[in-house]
Amino acid sequence: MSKLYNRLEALIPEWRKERAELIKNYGKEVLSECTVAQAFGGMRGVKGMVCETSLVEPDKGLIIRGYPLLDIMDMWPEETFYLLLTGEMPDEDAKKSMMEEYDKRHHVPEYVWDVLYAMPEDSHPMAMLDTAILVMEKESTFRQWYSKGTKKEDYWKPALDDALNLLAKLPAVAAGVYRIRYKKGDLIPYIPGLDWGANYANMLGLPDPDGSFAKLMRLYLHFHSDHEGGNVSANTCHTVGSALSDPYYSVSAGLNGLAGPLHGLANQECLDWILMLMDKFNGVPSDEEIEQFAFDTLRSGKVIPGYGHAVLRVTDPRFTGFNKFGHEHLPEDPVFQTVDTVFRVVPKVLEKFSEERVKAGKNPIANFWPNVDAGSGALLYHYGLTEFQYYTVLFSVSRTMGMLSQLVWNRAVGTAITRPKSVGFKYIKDTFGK
Ligand code: HAX
Repeated sequence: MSKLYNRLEALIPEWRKERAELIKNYGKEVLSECTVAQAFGGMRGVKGMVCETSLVEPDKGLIIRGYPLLDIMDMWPEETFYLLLTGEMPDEDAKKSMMEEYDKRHHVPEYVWDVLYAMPEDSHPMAMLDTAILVMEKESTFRQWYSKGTKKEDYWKPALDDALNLLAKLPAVAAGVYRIRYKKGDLIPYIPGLDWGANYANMLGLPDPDGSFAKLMRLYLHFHSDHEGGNVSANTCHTVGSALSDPYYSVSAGLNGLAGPLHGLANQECLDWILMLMDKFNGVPSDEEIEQFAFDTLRSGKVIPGYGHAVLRVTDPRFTGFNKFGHEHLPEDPVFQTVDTVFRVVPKVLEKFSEERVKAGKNPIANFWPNVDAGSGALLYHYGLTEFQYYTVLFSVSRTMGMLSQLVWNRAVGTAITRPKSVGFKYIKDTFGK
């Protein structure tokens, strides 16, 4: 058994005891209320679910199991998954054991490649990734154990088995999507003994003479892994999993949500916006040119991708971390320089535009600062990953760690099926209109 399995077996009884005590002691306390505006507004700010893996503080950003992201920047993604799931920082043995698990489970069934090669040539890479995950559903240990009548207390075991299988195969599947979709030649095999992030970088097939692309990949996979429970991808995976749909169904559903332009697709749109900006002004634009371009975007009714956030009210620490990587490894790159200059200019533009919106009777923009998607694309572009439709696939490989750690945790503590109450226009009018 892996070190992860053994730790979970020891920890889960404690989690169950703690959960039972919380419900017994505080079960009747009110966590949140929900106004009519919040019900129409995507339930923003309504506290209605439990997530232990990570927390997003409006003024601090991502905190994984108590560790602020920028304090644990150098972790490898194998360690990230262990930390997300157990709440414990893995030691060298645990890290090695995670790598061995992935080595054991990395083989991708042949039919996955048949399906991917058969898809239309202009399929979106996200549609290809999600299809590949869904087609592997027949491998689900959870589904098999459930049909055999496994006890509820043991659900976490097949869920963990599916999670590790899926994570082990995902870099090869995602790299395969890249090579098939963009006709990059044969698939590149997984190298046992090489870590998860470096393996993914290697299977993409981009030149990496000094290993800094592999380094970026580890950082990228670590940074995008989780963002508490309520974001679209995690929340969708959680809801689907709560019906005891197996992890393949649940993750694929969550990633379909990540494929939306207001969520994970924003990173593709960000680089598109930066390149349009550079194209218009023939290279790295001046502050004034950026200001003009940003106002033009906003006044044409579009958003500035990579800026704003549903929860954050400061610069996303993930942006800060990527920016630091850019300054260290590619300070002369014109796309990176443009991203860096945009960071100086756009928050002020959004602030002014928000004032105009308010004068026109619209909502203010709540956050003028960059989110994770504002800077990551420039780094990928530098290393030759120029097909930006593909970027959300990279995000997906990473976010699968968050979704799966939440899912295994939920099966471990026995979270109930999700079923909030909805109301209609008539209910609102009848209740509050008198
Ligand atoms: N450009 C223009 N307008 C913006 C804006 C931006 N970057 N950010 C917010 N606004 C607008 C909203 O569209 C909204 O307008 P309406 O009331 O007319 O609908 C208004 O400001 C208030 O929005 P908010 O309260 O500040 O933000 P929301 O919680 O409603 O939305 C979003 C959060 C991330 C969706 C929003 O900031 C946005 O669309 N940003 C651009 C897209 C983007 O970067 N998405 C990636 C987010 C990170 C992520 O999940 N990655 O996966």
